[in-house]
Amino acid sequence: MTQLVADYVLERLTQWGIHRIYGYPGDGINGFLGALDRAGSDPDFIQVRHEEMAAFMACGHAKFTGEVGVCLATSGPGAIHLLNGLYDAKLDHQPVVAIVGQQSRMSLGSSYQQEVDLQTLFKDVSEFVNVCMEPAQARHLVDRAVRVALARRGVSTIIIPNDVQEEKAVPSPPRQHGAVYSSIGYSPPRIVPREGDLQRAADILNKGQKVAMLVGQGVHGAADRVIEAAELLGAGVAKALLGRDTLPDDLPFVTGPIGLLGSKASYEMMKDCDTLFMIGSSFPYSEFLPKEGQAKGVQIDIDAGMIGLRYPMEVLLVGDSKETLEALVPLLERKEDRSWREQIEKHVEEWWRLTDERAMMDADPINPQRVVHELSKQLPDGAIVTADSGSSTNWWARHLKLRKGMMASLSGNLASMGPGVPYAIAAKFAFPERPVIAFVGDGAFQMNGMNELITVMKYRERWADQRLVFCIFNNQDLNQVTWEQRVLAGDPMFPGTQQIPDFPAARYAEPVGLQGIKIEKPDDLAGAWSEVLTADRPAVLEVVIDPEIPPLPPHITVMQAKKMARAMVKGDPERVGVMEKSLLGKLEEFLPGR
Ligand SMILES: Cc1ncc(C[n+]2csc(CCOP(=O)(O)OP(=O)(O)O)c2C)c(N)n1
Ligand SMILES: [Mg+2]
Repeated sequence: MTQLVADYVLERLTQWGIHRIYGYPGDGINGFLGALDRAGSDPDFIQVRHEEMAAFMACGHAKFTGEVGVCLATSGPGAIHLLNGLYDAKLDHQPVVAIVGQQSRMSLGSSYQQEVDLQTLFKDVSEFVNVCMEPAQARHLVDRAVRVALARRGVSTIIIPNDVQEEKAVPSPPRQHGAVYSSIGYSPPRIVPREGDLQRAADILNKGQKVAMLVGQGVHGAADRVIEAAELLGAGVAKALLGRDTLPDDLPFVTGPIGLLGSKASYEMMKDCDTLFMIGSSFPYSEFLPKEGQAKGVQIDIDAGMIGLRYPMEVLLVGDSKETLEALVPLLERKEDRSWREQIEKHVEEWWRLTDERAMMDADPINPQRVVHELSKQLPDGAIVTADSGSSTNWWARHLKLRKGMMASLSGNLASMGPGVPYAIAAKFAFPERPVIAFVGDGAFQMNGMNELITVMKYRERWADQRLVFCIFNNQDLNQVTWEQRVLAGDPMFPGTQQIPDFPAARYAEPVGLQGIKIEKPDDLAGAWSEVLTADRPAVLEVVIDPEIPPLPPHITVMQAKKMARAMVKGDPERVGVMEKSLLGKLEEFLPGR
């Protein structure tokens, strides 16, 4: 049978090691739909409910496997729907290839139905974007798209008009002027700084007496080296959100998250350190780093475009974190004075005690911190835990105790609502034998998460291990923003924008064939977690939680407290509960007139 361009593109992708494509049909990709049918199950087409979710799944696949994630959408509206998920990949530096259809060549430029200037539209999100106008282009467009996505850790987009998809494939272009012969393959180079620079970095780190380390997703795979460096330097290690799963949380010198969603132990460490050693992170909030001039700095990052941007550093080492640390660690001297390290460990211990206490505080009806606290006690080995963007992200960041071998991720830099469910689905496809848990706010669930449970319904029988839990935080509020209004803008909660309907998420599990449990009493939590983690099918655990527990940093600033006090005075409808629970009355100090 004649091989068409669409058949050839799929075959070339499988030769690149790509065996799963997340997508949604449309006549703009008719050629691909036929080709997918002819290809059988390699590549495996996973049909989602919405193209944005396909892009989030491709991004989630990349995050959890390190491989390229691929999504496929039709021209016009389908392509447009992909964009937010692709921006998530762009901002978090994940290799994703998007394949999108386009109207046929002869119609282009006529404002034809569903004709959108896709090359312009995808320009900003993509490291590489091109239109396949001629069958002989397909080979180098695929090869280049995949390689660029891997090498630049970003998005590549191939736009293929539907008539080109159905042309006869040209795997080997004719030998004539203009022909291009491309190859498959990418092996990341070894990038290690020069010896002199490593020595300058070591000198600074050796001289420092109070070294604080901050690591991000760039240290995935380099945990042992990070631990070695931290031991020698007597340092503590804070983790940016995308580095949530780089070091286990049971290490006594890991101070946990940093920033608005951070821990007090990280905050104290940054406040008092004299040396900052940042690796593989572009953590953005400078107010949570040392003051300019307070600390000397050394930074390692693989990307020269992302280094030296967050704190004024003395030495910038562009390099792979693992290889760079391997070269640097032998130059580090063990600090004999361990008092700084002891102080950090004490703060870490206090911090965990505080989170435990906070989780067990009374709330109406359930304290959201306790939801995560109870899960931490039961978290199965090898678990993968995803988070959406909302107040529960705070509890995921602060209260979840990840052990060695677990994975976790979220939309770090775009901080988009919506990825919690699709990331979890992508994790389950990539690792069907591992338990997967998603933390999702009721707003994000209503926005799009609930639709993707239909995708779970469609595919769940493929997974021998059925442990896949969607934990829905029911607070009938867009709570994270409600709190941001109070603390950043000094405005009271406005129910007109913030309240959302009480949607029965657990009951909705039933029509989609999943187990559903709704919890309204804190003492039922432990039992509910064990039930959903041993259920014979994926489950929705809906927990009715208290929206009045503040998802604030443990070290709220005077300015934030003043703003919040102002919001209360302006007549916040939840002021009584908020005042009682948030700062245990301390806020009163900031009320005007006192
Ligand atoms: C796509 C998108 N829209 C809006 C926002 C702004 N936003 C951030 S968190 C949030 C509230 C989320 O509400 P919910 O999912 O119910 O979680 P909660 O904060 O209530 O726990 C909103 C609206 C965003 N980050 N992404
Ligand atoms: Mg909510």
